[in-house]
Amino acid sequence: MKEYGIHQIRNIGLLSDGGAGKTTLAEAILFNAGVTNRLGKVTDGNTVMDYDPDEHRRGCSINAAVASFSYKNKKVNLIDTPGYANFISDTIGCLRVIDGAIFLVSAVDGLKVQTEKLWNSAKELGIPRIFFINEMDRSQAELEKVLEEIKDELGVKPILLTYPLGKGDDFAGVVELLTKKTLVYEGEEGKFTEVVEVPDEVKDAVEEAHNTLIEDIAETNDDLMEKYLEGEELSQKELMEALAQGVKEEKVFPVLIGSALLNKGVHSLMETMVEILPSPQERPPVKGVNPSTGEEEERKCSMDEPLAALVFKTISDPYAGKITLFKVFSGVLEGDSTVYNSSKETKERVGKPFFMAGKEQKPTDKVIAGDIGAVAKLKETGTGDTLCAPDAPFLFPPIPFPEPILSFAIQAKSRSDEEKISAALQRLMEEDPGLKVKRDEQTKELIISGLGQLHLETIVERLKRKYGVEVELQTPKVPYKETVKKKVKMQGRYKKQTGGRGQYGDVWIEIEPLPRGSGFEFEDRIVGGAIPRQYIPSVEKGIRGAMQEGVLAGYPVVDVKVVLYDGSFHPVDSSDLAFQIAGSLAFKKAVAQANPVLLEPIMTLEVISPDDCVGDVIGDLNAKRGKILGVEAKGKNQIIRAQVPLAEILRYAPELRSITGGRGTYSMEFSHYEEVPPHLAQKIIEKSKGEEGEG
Ligand SMILES: Nc1nc2c(ncn2[C@@H]2O[C@H](COP(=O)(O)OP(=O)(O)OP(=O)(O)O)[C@@H](O)[C@H]2O)c(=O)[nH]1
Ligand SMILES: [Mg+2]
Repeated sequence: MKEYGIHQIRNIGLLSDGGAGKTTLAEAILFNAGVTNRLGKVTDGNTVMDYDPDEHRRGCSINAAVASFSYKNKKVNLIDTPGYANFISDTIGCLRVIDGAIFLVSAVDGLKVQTEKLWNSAKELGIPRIFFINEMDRSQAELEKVLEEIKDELGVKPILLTYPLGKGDDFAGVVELLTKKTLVYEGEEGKFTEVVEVPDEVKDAVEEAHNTLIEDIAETNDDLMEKYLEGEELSQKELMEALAQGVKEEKVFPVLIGSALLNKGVHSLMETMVEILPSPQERPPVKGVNPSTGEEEERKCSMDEPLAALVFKTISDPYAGKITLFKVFSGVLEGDSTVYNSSKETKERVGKPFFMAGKEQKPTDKVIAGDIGAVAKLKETGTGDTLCAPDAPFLFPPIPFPEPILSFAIQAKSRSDEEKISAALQRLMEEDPGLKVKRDEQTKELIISGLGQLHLETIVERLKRKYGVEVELQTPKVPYKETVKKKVKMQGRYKKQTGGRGQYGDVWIEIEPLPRGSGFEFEDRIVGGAIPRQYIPSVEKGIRGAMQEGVLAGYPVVDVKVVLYDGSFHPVDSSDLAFQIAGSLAFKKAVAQANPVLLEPIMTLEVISPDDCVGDVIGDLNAKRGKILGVEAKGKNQIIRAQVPLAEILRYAPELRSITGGRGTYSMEFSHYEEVPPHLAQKIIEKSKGEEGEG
């Protein structure tokens, strides 16, 4: 690949909810730029960006993919991101490295929840953004309606840069509104001819839209406005410059239209994106900290600054090894050099970097400031890490990857695979920041957590395909706990004195309930040597041991205070062990009499639901013993906040999907423990007795 200066680089992300046509659009762009010589289709599983077999099977993007190519004397790094919430982690990483975004909206389906969420994230990061309204070839396309939605729901004024010639089967091409250049397409591969005259049937509409456009652009710039009001002709060049400036300052939001599938209107989009989306040099300096001083520092996008690069994605392949994708924000990443990973506080040896085009790799000697590249086989580096010059340490703020919402217990189908699971999951976690794995100390299960049912099903497929491990997912056990509701005094006495040296320990304790979430407290109130000092920790140890398995259903006991206030000992037979047993006995007996109850985890749930489903969502949450904390309008959605027992929402993802027709999303986090209602507690206790019997 030819060498480009920073000002010629464009890092452009395609963003939207799932299914709006990002991968299809990327395919058309790569074809038009001459990177490929055929137009692949998502439905045929032969696109550049969706190269993973899992993506072919599901017909949607699971991973972000980068394609670097030359176009109009610019170097474009085009990033295709996944849109569905299940696979959104990669997208969150990509948001940190793009300098401009194309938001896709289907002319048929309109704005969707995820698009709105991504829009807000991009806005927070100050990323200049434009729209591509896709699927104009479908008969239900409604451009005006989508423009209204953009106005109402995103609160911005869209300005139309291309105007459609027909729609549905009659969608023939576009008029570029600034120049009134008319492109008419033939066939399915995006061949077009430029016609001299704007067709009669749209002439008036185009004239009006053209004038609106000029006025909208003039409004962004005082000098232009003055000229415009004085009736002076504004040149193409000054209009384009003002437009680019307005986009960079997030004052205007241009809209282009077309059909990604039929490659219509895509040329105009390409010319526009490289003209009006900024180069990395035009973006503000990035902020981070100097890890050795803790002071905030900045890095400008310049080759003269020290190296600072952010790892936004990792690909982990059992054969090819690990590939690390990064953006250099400042300085130069040289091949065959040593860099400092300030996140892991270690040096890394970097081999030969390369640029990506889907799964293809194009080697390069270096990656300069502003550019996106990749390198293979780094040892310690993971997604979100900062790579920097060893003598100028710098640390980027962490990437806010989404928290997992759904968990399963995972088990190998065959015993011999059990050992392999953990190692394979470790590798999958490297490339998937939305996947979390942990061993539940209480239930002893290996738990995987992810962003939804589809996400975790994909993990199961990957374990099999990439690592040869077949697993089963099961509903995880709820980590119930037990506690007491009454104060009780109790003696625990352990005595074994039959010839030779015996065992003797004797304690009096009082147990009492503590507020929720306090855990355990132990107080020693022994006076006058009723129990020798050295045996007091033994008593506590015995009690802590007994707390691991409560008397009701064997769950850990929490939120109790134990006061040790009296006891007796034997000068010969007393021992550490004897006092441990005495403590344990006293505790178990005391708990049994102190009105023991089961506790269950309560989650705080935030559901985003379309207006028309709110009643059903709330009804369902009520049926799940949920307490509604509040409902708040947000665009055409409502945010419902509620507290719901975990036991009721272990399978919430598919349930919400069916209630809202796939339009609802949710997040949840642990809130606190609460007493299980008696009729349910009885069932849980009976079930645990049953399991004990089996075991
Ligand atoms: N009719 C029509 N169909 C389209 C168009 N663009 C995309 N599609 C179809 O819509 C479906 C989804 O397209 P994708 O390109 O996979 O959408 P995406 O935005 O990449 O979706 P995710 O990767 O899941 O986020 C595919 O079946 C495409 O063939 C279009 O302009 N017109
Ligand atoms: Mg896609």
